[in-house]
Amino acid sequence: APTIRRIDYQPLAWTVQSVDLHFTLDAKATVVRNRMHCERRGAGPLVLMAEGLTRVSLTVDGVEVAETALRETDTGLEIDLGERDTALVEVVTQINPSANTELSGLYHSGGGLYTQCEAEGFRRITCFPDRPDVMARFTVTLEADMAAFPVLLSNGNLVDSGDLDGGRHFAIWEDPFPKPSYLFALVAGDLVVLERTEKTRSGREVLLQVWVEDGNLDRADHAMDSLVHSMRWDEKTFGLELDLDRYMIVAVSDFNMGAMENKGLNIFNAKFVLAKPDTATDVDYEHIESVVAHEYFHNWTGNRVTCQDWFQLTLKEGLTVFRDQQFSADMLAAAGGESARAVKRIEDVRMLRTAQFPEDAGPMAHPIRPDQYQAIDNFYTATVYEKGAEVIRMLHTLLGAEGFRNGMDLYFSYHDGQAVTCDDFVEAMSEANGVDLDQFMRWYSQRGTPRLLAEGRYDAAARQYTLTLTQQRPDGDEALHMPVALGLIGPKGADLPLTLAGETSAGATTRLIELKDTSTTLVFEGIDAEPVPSLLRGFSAPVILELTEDDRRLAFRMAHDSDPFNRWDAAQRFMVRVILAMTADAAKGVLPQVPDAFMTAFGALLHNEKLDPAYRAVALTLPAEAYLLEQMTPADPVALRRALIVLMRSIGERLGDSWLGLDARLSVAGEYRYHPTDAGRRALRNLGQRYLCAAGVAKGVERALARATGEGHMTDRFGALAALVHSPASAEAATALADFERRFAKDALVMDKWFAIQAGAWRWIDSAEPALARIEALMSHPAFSLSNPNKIYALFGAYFRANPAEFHRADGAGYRFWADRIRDLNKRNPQVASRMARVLENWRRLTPAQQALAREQIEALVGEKDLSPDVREVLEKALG
Ligand code: HT7
Ligand code: ZN
Repeated sequence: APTIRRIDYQPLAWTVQSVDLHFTLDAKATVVRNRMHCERRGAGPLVLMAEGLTRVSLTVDGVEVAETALRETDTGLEIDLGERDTALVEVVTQINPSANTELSGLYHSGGGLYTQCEAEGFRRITCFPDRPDVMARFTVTLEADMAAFPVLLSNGNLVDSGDLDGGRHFAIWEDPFPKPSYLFALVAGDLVVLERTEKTRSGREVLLQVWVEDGNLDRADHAMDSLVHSMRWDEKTFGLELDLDRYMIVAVSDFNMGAMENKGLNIFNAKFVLAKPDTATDVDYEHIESVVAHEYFHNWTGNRVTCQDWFQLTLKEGLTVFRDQQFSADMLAAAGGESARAVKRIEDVRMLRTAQFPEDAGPMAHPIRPDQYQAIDNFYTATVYEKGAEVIRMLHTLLGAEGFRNGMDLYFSYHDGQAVTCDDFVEAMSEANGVDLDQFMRWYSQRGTPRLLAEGRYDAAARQYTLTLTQQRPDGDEALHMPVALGLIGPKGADLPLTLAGETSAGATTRLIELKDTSTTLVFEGIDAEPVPSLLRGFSAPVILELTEDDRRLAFRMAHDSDPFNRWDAAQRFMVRVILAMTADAAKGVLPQVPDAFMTAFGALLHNEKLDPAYRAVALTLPAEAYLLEQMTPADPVALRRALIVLMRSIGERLGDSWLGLDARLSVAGEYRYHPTDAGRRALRNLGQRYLCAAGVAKGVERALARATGEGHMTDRFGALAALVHSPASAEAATALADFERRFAKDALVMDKWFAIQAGAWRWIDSAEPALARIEALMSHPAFSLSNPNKIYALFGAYFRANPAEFHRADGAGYRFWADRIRDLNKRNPQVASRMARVLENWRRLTPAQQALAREQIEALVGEKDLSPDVREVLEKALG
C-alpha cells in the first residue's frame, strides 16, 4: 500500500455542501442513492472515494457522465466537471451488508444493519469525498421491510416517517450540523429503547435514548445514567451543551472497537452499554461510564470541531480521552473522595505504561501526530489516544484549570464548524493565556518515551539540596517543555516547604517546575537534613523517571510520600526491582527468594487502615507482565512467570492471616450498587483472594469456590473465579468454570469473560494443561465465533497479550498458532487481524531462541501475497 504523508495534505478542489442519501435497505442487497450538491473550491476534478461498490448509475446535473470525463483511480474515481462551479452529482450503488465481515461500512449483525464509517468506511457505502475536511449537511431517507427492520435510525432529527406498500416503511432524518462522512450512521433493526427526557442548562428539552436488543432493557440503566452525568459535567466544566433535540446510543454485538461518536447516533460495542449486577463487574460499570462519556464529549471535541486530516487524530482523541479521564475522576471523587481520584490517575498511568510505553519503544513508535501511515486504522493507538491525553493534561497542568478553560472557549469561538489541526488547538491555548507554546509543540512531533534523569546532592553545611534534572529524548530530539511537579520529604516523613535559591519566603510543599532545557539544576535552601525527593508527582509528564533509590528509600516513600500517585509508584518501583532480581534467579535455575524488606513494606501498606481499600488494592497489585517485560533485556516471559508465581505464593502465605481477616471485614452488606467505596472494598478483597488462592490457603480457596458458585453478583463471582483459575487449585477452578458456563451459556458478553479467563490462565504446576491446548478446544465451543471481534479479543487477545509465558512457549507452538490466526483473520477482518498481529511487534526484545522462532512465523506471513495493507504494515515494520 502507498505511504500517505502528512506534509502532502492538500484541500480538495470540490466540496459537498449538502447530501441526500436514500437507502433501500436489505441484508444482502442494499441500494444507496446519493445526491451530492457539490461546490468548487479550486482547480481540478471532483474526487470521490469508493471501495468494493457496485456502481449502478452516475449522473451530473441529470446527465449520465461520459466515459471521457471519468477516471478510475486506486481509491475511487475522479470526474472532470468542466467549467462548472456547482454540480448536482447523483450516484447509485449496491452493496451486500451480509458479506461485510470487516465491519466497516454497512454491515449485518444479529439481524440488524449497522454502520461504522470512521476512518474510511463511508466509501464502502457510497462514492464520496470521504475525508474529514469535507463537511456536508446530510438528509437521510431509510426504507425497509417493516417486520425485519422495525426501527430505522440515522443522525440528527427525525423529520418524517410512515408506512409504504408491501409491508415496507420509511424514516427521514435530517442532521442540522454539517459533518464529515466518518460521522454518518444508520441503524435498522428490531430493537427496544430506554428513554428519558432531560433539560439542558439553557432549558431546552432533549430526548435521550439507549437502544438495545429485546431482552436487554434491564441492562441499559447504567449507560443512560452515565449519559446524563456526562451532559451535566460538560455543561458545568466547559459550558458545553448538547446541541441536538435527540441523542441516541445503540448497542451492537459485532463491533471492531469500543464505540463510535456518530453525530447524535452513537453506536457502541454492546459490552460498553449493557450492565446489571448479575452480569457486569465494577470494572465493567466503570468502563461503561467512561466510554459513554468519551463518545458524548466527542460531540464538541471531534464533531463540532473536527480534524483536517487523519494525521490530526489526536486533536480529537487525545483531547477527548483527557476529558473522559477528568470526568471519571470528578465522578469518583464526588462519591468516594480525593483518594478515589488518585486511584483513577494511577489506573490511567498503569494503562499508559503497559500499553503505550512498549508501543513507543518498538517498531510502531510514532509521535502523537504521526507523519506517515499506510493504513490509518493502524493509528488508533495508545500513543494517539493515551499519550495524546497526557500531552493535553500537561497543558492543563501548565495553564491551570481556568487557563485551560479559557483556551477551550477560544478554540470553539475560532473553529466551531471547522476541520482543523493540532496547531490550531495549541495556538488557541497559547493566545487565551498569553503564553508561548512553540516549544511545547515538540510533544506532537517526537516519538519515543523521554527519560528524566534525576540526581540529588545534599550539602549539610550550606543547608542546601541540589537537584539536577536531565532530559533524554530517544531520537536525540530537541528539548521538551516539560512540567515536573516535585516535593522533598523530610526525615520524619513530612513534606518540606520549598524555597528555591533567590526566593525570599518559603513556598508550597509541591512545586511545579517547567523544564525547557536539556539539563536544569534546582537549589533548595534552608534544608536541615537530607531530604528524600518525590519527583514527577501525579505523573506530571509522560516520561520514564530515572532516579537511584535504594530499598530503604522506596520503603520510606511507600510509607510517607504525601503524593498518592508517587506513593503507589514507589511500591511499583520496589516490586519491579524485586521481581527482576527474582526473574534473573529463575532464569539461572535458582529458586527465587522474596526479600524481607519488601515483604515488610508491602505488609505495612496492607495493614494501613488509614488508606482507603481502593487505594490499597492498586498499591498492592503487582505491575503488569507487559510492563515488567519492558524492563528486562532480554525479555524472558517464562522466567518472569516463575518468579511471579513464587512472589504471589509468598505474599499469600506470609500475609495469609491478614488477607483472611480483611476478607471478612471488607464484605459489603446490602444490594449491589456501583459506588467507588463499595467497589474499592470488593477490589481489595478480590486481590487478597488472588494471593490466598495462589498460596493454596485452604480457607481462601474454600471461600473463593463458594463465591464463584454462589448467588452473588458478578464482581464477587468473577473475582473468585479469577482467583481460582490463577492458582494451583485446579479441581476447584474446574468446578467453578463449569458452574459459570452452565449459568451463562446463552449470555455472549458474560461468556467472553469465561473465554478470556481461561486463555489467560497461568500454569502453576508443569504437568497442568497448557493454555494453548485449552484455547484450541474452546474454539469449537458453541458460544465461540470467529466473526465476532469480542470473541477474538477474549480468546486469542487474552492469550497473546495477557498470558506471555504460555504464548512465548519454548517450542514455538504459540507463535505457529498466532500465525494461523492472523492468516484466517486477515481474510475476515483486517482491522482485527492487524490488532492481533501487533502482539509480536516487540519480538526483538525476546531471548535469542524465542526471537528465532518468532521471526520464522513473521517472515512466513510477510511472504504471503494476500495480506491486507493493515496487517502488512504492522508485520513489515516489525521485521524492520
Ligand atoms: N472515534 C472512534 C474510533 C473508532 C474506529 C476507528 C477505526 C475502526 C473502527 C472504529 N470504531 C470506532 C472511537 C472513539 O475514539 O471514540
Ligand atoms: Zn474517541
